Amino acid sequence: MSATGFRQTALHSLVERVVNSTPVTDIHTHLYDPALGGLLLWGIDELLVYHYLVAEGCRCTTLPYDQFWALSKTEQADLIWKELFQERSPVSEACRGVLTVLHKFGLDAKERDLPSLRDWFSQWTPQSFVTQCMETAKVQSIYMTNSPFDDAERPVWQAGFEGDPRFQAALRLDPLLTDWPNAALKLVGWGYNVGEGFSPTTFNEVRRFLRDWTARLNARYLMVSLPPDFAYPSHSDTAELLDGAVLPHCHDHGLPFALMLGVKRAVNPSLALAGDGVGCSDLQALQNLCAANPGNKFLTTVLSRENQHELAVLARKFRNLHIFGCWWFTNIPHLIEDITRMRLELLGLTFTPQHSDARVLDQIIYKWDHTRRVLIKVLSDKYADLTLSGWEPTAAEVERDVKTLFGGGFERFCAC
Ligand code: FIX
Ligand code: ZN
Repeated sequence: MSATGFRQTALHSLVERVVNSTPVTDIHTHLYDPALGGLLLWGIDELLVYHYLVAEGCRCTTLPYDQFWALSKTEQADLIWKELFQERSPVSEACRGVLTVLHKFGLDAKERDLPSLRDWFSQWTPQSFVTQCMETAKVQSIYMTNSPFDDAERPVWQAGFEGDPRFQAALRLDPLLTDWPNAALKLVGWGYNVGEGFSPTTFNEVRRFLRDWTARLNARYLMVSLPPDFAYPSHSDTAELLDGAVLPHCHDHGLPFALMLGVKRAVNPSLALAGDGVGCSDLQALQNLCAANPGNKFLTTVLSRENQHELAVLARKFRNLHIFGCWWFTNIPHLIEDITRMRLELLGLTFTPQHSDARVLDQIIYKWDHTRRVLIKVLSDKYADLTLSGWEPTAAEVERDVKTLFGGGFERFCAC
């Protein structure tokens, strides 16, 4: 082997070791502290009825949607298992994810024996399973998505509980920012003196609501997902509430505001959570937000593949913008590789390549395993390019860089 070839193989092994062993901070999930009880989903049936698989499974059957939803969870899981794992090979990313989880637990899915898989999962308690999954996935910290508008979640926070320090809260504001008339009614019911029209009193009361919930959750950031037609500035309720309440609140508390852009909700309502789609966003809105609010910090991910390049260029222009993750339909190896290469080449290490978006605890295992595999490839290539330019990273430098990508950069952005 030539000296260059030898150096590059050694570099690849170094990157592989570091990427596989560095713990990750998972900055956006739909997982919950086990203290929130049944909200934390886990186990084989939850894995199989994940909405990514529901969408794929429903393509393979003629069963009417309402009859699918009338089935019990076990029956839905049976149907998805039959359609996606037994009657055809499970090549999609979401199917492969289930197999990676089983494989990492040492379970043999080759037997195609769903009842025995169920038996294995039934031995766990949620608390011990959290530790098992976090250790297997090498995830050190999990950011939740917490909504005061969720009737199951709100009372638990109001009653108070001792939280698991591995879980951090993020305050989700979709109902407030995308459905103001209904949110206003709820706020009135909870004792906030808001009117449907915007006035200084209404904005002050919304800010009081945000203060109360930021404190109650100890929220690390606030967040919203928005449709492709989000515009800013504008006279929409969303833009008015951002200017009148959300951005001043984030500014005063030094908290980032996370925007997840480009989701078209309920493209097919019969599919429930599986029925959301994607559209290309006008990122002029994000440019305007970053420019008009230099004292605010924005975390952003975009759902549309077509928006990825523009987003990365925008992040070069605004240091109050930190981009993160390959969200949902972009969380497939082919796009993770493409998007991560582009971000590294345009932004260096000043972004957070991935979040899991896990809804079922076990999924952190596959989402991070699959991402780590892609990162090893992409980072090895980037360091190899540097060696050809006469620069050789030390092991300590590679470790530093990977820590930055796996949550260190995000934490610095939040703290600054
Ligand atoms: O808005 C979001 O946070 C999305 O991630 C979810 O709504 C979506 O259902 C999801 O699970 C994507 O991965
Ligand atoms: Zn999400």
